[in-house]
Amino acid sequence: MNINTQATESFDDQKPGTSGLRKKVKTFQQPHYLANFVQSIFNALDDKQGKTLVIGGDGRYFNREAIQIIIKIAAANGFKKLIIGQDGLLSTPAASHIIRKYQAFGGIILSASHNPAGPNEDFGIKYNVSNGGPAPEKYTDAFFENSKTLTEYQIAEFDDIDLNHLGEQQQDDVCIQIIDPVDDYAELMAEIFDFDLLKRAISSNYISLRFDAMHAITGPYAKRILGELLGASADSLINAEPLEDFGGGHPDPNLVYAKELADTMFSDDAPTFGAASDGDGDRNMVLGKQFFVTPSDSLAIMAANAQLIPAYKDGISGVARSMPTSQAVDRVAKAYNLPCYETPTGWKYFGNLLDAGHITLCGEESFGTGSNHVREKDGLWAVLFWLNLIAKKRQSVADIVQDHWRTFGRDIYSRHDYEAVETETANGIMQHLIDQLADLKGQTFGDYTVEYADEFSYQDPIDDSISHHQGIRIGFEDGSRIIYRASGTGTVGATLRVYLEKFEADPAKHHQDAQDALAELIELAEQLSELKQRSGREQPTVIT
Ligand code: VG1
Ligand code: CO
Repeated sequence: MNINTQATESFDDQKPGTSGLRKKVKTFQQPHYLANFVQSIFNALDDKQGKTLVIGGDGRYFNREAIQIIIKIAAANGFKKLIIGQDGLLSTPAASHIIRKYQAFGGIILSASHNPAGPNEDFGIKYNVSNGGPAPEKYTDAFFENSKTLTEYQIAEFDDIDLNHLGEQQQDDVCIQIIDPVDDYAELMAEIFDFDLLKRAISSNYISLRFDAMHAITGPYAKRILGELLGASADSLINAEPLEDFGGGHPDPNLVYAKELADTMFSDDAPTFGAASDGDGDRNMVLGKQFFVTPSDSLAIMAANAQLIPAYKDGISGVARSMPTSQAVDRVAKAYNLPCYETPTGWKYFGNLLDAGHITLCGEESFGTGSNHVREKDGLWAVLFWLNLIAKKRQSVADIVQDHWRTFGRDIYSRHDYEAVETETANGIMQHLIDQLADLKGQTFGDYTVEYADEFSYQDPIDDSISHHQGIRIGFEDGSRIIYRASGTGTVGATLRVYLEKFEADPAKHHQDAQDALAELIELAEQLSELKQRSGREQPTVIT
């Protein structure tokens, strides 16, 4: 095999964010930009010689070109086997599973998740390690360090690989295997859930469903699993053809961007169950007939009911949630005497806890839930979990949630996102908050007295690594919280997120609208941050 040593100049902006390196497609299309980052990853990895690498992406614009480049750089860097999803496709959770199942050294996932796709939109790349999970910070820091001084990369010279035909092909001593992107994942789902029960519930019409794949990666997965294996009708799966530009949409499963689904689910003849997933298949939104399940509640409900699912019938070892996720799951953990961990935002922080068996379930407020079956959050898994619960409990989504609130109380929750804020303005807002932290404790604002105010830091209990500056927390004596964070996945300016939560024990007050119930906290969040005033925004871009 001819290997070319290509001279290059380093870029100074290849710092991975919450989940990999995400930039505009145009940035990735600059000469050497992608190749530099891939070589920077490989330079940071010891012992890769002779190993197996998994490659796949969410199918967005530039996926195929990127994969051809990665194949050649991986071959030149000593990998001996490349496992690639057919047509270059793999959902993020499926990629995680394939890394684990075939004991690969690692994997490269091409996705900018829920960010829009197309020539003028976003692209992304991330590296997952041998446990199937996103590379921890010590790796991503090393990738960035390497990228800053890179002067050359190694690239093999051979024709583009045919990604369409299943099977193995050889390029000298490198074996390239094209696999069906759905097979292994579908098999895993059938092991976790009660597919017979689900088939009966769907064929008898006890469950009628609508799944929105948002023209992204979950289309083929939903068709196989929900359609072929569980018998859901074709018209119950919408936007199920993956498109390179996601149909011009924003594949973020929330009530704003999954509007078609939301409209159906809030109509009079809504099906019993609705769900959507995101660009790369790791997020989920769950809806009942005229009912929205807050992701933080979804995690708590899963934890409380896990034993009804075959894979978790013997119980769960513990739970974890990201810091801004509501404390609903903490209440379940307390009641069931389970360990409960609070981690920074991003799935990479759950990996060690899952590997060590400290937790079985984990989740984030951003429509992400998952378990120890893979090392990524998993959209379709969450959908199947809910379907299995509904079929087993013979209760509607709304009844399951409201029962849960009656038992544990309700953590009324909302997140307000301000997208594409000018970077300097956003930094100013965060600094303004940081400057106040030392004096906030003990101050009273209306009904709320500040119990603590800090910047969240996390020490990993397994490897003791410490992550600082993981968001600003203002906690009140009644357990309410306001949290501020700058997003690490945006590609334009800065996105500021404000997370609001308040506990309500009284069942008579459980039916309140979250925005109404949180009105005073929302007001206070503005008073403390001056976010609207400083950014000139009248309201958030997205409220979930
Ligand atoms: C967002 C979410 C976070 C999630 C991350 C990756 O990050 O808030 O919870 O882990 O996206 O999800 P940020 O830094 O923008 O808040 V995905 O589905 O984009 O891979
Ligand atoms: Co995603």
